[in-house]
Amino acid sequence: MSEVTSSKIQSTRVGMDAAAIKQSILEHLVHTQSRFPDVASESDWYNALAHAVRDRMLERMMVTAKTYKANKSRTVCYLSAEFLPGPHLANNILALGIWQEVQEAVAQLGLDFESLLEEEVEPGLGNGGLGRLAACYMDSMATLKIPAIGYGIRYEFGIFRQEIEDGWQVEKTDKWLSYGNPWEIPRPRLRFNVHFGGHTEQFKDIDGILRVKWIPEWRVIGVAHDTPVMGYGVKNTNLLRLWSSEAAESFNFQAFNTGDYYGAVNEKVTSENLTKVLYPNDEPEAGKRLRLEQQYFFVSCSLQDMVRIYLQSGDPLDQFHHKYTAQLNDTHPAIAIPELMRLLVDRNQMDWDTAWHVTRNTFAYTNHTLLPEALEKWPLDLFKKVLPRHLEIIYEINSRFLDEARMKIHGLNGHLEKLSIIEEGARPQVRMAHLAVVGSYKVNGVAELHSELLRQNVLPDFHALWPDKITNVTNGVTPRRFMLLSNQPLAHLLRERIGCGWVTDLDSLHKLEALADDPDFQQQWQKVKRRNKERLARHALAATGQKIDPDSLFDVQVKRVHEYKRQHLNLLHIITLYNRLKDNPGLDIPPRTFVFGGKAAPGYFMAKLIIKAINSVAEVINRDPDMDGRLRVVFFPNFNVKTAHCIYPGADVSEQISLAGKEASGTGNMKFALNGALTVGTLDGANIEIREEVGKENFFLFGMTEAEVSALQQQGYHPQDYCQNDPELKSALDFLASGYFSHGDATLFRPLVDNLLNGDPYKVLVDYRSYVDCQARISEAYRDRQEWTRMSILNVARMGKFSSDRSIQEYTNNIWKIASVDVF
Ligand code: AZC
Repeated sequence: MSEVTSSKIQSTRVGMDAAAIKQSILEHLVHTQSRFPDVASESDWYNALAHAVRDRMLERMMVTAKTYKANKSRTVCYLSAEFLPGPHLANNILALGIWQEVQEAVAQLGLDFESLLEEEVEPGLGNGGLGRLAACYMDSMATLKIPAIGYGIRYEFGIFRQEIEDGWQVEKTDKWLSYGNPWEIPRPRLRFNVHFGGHTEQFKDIDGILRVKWIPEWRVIGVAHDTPVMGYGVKNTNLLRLWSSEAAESFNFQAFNTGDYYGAVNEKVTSENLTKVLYPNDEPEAGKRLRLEQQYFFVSCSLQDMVRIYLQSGDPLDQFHHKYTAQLNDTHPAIAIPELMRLLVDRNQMDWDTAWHVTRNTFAYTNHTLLPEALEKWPLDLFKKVLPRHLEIIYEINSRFLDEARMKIHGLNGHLEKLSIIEEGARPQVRMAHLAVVGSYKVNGVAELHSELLRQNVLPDFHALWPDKITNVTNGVTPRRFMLLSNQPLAHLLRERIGCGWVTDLDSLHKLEALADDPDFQQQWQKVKRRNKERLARHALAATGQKIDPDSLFDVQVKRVHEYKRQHLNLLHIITLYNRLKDNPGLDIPPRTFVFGGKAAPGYFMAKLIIKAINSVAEVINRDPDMDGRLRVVFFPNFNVKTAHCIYPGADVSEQISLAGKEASGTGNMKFALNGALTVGTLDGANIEIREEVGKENFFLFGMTEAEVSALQQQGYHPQDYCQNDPELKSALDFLASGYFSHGDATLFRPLVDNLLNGDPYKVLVDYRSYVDCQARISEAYRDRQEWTRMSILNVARMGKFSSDRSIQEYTNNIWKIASVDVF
């Protein structure tokens, strides 16, 4: 009976032809948006279209769930405090394979498809690389038919919207849910209690076994909101399940009855604040209690949900790890380790050893950073206030672990301090990375160099203890979003010449190698780039009011603004070029447009000053008539997935210039190269592997190696020596400090210049000369368009490795040991 009903629904409501889609849009306009066509706004039409597309996904989502359940499929739970999926509509239309049909339907309704797509407000539920990676992996897992659930937080306000006022970054709240969200399905009945605070008590159960009871102080409810994540060209539709917090009781009746209305509502407000806003830092916000509460909140909901689903199978809990593997996306969800122990031991009366076996075989941990200041630690006193029971469990895990380690290394206590989950000191702390390593069956870094540095520098004692535990999975990006969707001119050209296989098999881009020297193909390649540059120029004009010339070389650096990423090194090169052109107006170099974009953490003074400096230099250069047709600088505000769609395809040069050993992997580097930009970069993160793949003759390398950086650090670094010995560098710094770019204000950029001269933690001054000389080689190379185009083609041809499909395949084979499941 139910089968009959569902096939009826399919034939009448979710046909894939243009006529059915058009009908669906109209029905949603009336029945969902409550608007007649003649009064509907663009936003109404967007919502109607989104619902029409969603209808076509939901059935697949249900069939997928049913199939996984019937098969008792092993499932990946990807636990991540951040997901940065970008706009859904176009991606979903592509995945369904109905692009043409939707275009036709929309045209018949007299609407403009592009402007409908523009209507969507993207969910900014992440800071940068880590959140975007999670979204690429969700896409690849579905496409590779891997059963997966992404678990995270439904922040009401995502990452702030960046505006630039007088050259400074100004943060505006991102109210992405204001106009509703057609992609999510609220599950108000799927809710879990999450407890906080209080104390613990011991008691004996009926068998006389000593147990612990947690008497919490307050409670919050987590409610699920599901977003379907469809695989490309397959039926598999996985789930992104985000939790939002609700008050346990909407009124404190006692307070209400005594007339304390504000007191009564207060609890509701406090509880709902928990998932109000994403912390806008790409490093941990040290000691912020709300952040710890957020982490525990989403992890607890997710594990309770996993246990709930698991128990439906009727299997015993000691087999939990056969059903699930849970990937910890950085340490943010690492509190899952003691939480699963608590659920098994306290709630389900499992003995400690069995529970630990289950736990340790459930989790795997991905580390995303080497910066010591970015490794999460929580002060014990704070931890105890928020999660007293978990702290006890962590103590127990630690003491048993140290016993194991003591025997294994047969060493004295001194050694063990370095391994301990607890860091002693004036204010003792819980080291979340250590907890994650101890409680996981595998740990991985995100690029070869990064994983090696994890083994050698960050976690050497763990590596000695468990030599097989730390492994590598180099990051990847989804070719669906970052090529097929965002670079349609290139996708068309590829389809004509090598077919469409690359969309799900990126290695087949290799077929382009045979065309790299073909003049006719090169010309078409240049046309594609030219179109993309024109599009970028249009967007730049709209966003900044600045005209940029698509005939100039587009040199682009977009990513979070951070000293280690060295946007200021790029800036010093720009000032150097400016000085050269002013001193020597006849200098023959190809015109260049420098494009920047990226947000700074609101509390990160130096990063914000770098943004101001870029804008100040831009203002002077763009106003100087001598620079007309020679040099332009634009700062693209509010860099996000949506703006990224038009920036990557329009770039000629990709700036990947972090100090070697600091950028764990980078994924922007992959997106640029995949779109035909040539990289100027250091031997850092995945740059190394990109260079290996594309060939060193097709990559502009500069700067110290990680080993050289360490050696210099050892021997003592004196930045002023570099300044004194390089007149161009000195002049660039002097100009910046002098007030030349700040209307004569010689104090404004002093902190930036002083920081470089008196410390320069990221060795900008050391790499300056090598960078500037490398940039001169780029200018030379750009003159030879044929050769440049050839290099660009070869870069794309050799990017197969950097598909997130390859990364997920590696996770699947080497870490998760999970099989794909067909959904029909
Ligand atoms: C980033 C790393 O800085 C970047 O190199 C890497 O490519 C990316 O993760 C994905 O692995 N780290 C973060 O974004 N970290 C946080 C906390 O946001």
